[in-house]
Amino acid sequence: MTKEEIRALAETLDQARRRRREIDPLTLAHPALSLPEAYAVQAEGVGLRAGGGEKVVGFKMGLTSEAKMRQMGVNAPIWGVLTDAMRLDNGGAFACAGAIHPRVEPEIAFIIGRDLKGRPSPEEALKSCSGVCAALEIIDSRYRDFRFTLPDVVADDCSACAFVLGPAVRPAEADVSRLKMALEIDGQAVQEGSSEAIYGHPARSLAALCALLDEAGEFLKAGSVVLAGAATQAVALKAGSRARAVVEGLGEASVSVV
Ligand code: OOG
Ligand code: MG
Repeated sequence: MTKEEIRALAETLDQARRRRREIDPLTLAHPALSLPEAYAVQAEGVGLRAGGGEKVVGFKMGLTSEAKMRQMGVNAPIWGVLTDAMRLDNGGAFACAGAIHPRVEPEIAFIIGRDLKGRPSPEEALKSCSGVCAALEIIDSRYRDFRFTLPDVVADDCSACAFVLGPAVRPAEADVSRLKMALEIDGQAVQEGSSEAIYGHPARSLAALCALLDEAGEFLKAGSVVLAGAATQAVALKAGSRARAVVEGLGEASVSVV
């Protein structure tokens, strides 16, 4: 694929996002779209957002749990980019009208305390963190009915839309290996899982991200946010409701949907 074709695909996705109009998966017209090409489309799309003034603040891992792979019919961990425009205040508002068909999922986030380069072990990766938080991720695929192949979803920045972080806890004060995690809508638990569902251990997801970034010639800078991936399936968001992630020992992150 040429640079121009990559750019055109990134623009198609960016327009779908800005106009809030779902599109066909890219692989319908481009069945040969490869994973490396898809990451190139993602990078070009992040460049478009940066051109609009957004700053990269971190990364997200996706499809790190069985529940998510089953829900989406796709079977390998992937990563995407988070920008400052995606971050919402804890307890703040998310405007449904700004998205196509948003869904929410409970996550654990890491705050990177010092630059993390190369391919660390999960233990080393965890040591570089200054904080770990309960988090909510709001995903919003630009594709019709959230249906896509792996290259499609990678090109679409892994459905990234918004995220909310709960208060940060020092990693030394929280063993994140087997924490109960729940997603509540209007006070009712609608999804329940364990942090163990996130790639066996959320720090394993963080280390896997480092390896994938290393392959791409990138690394985690101090201050970056990393969403480790959902522990459960995602649930559709409706205006007027309140979503909350509750993670045992870490706390909670919530958002009002307006
Ligand atoms: C892809 C994004 C997956 C996660 O935590 O697994 C993801 C999607 O489900 O649309 O964010
Ligand atoms: Mg997620």
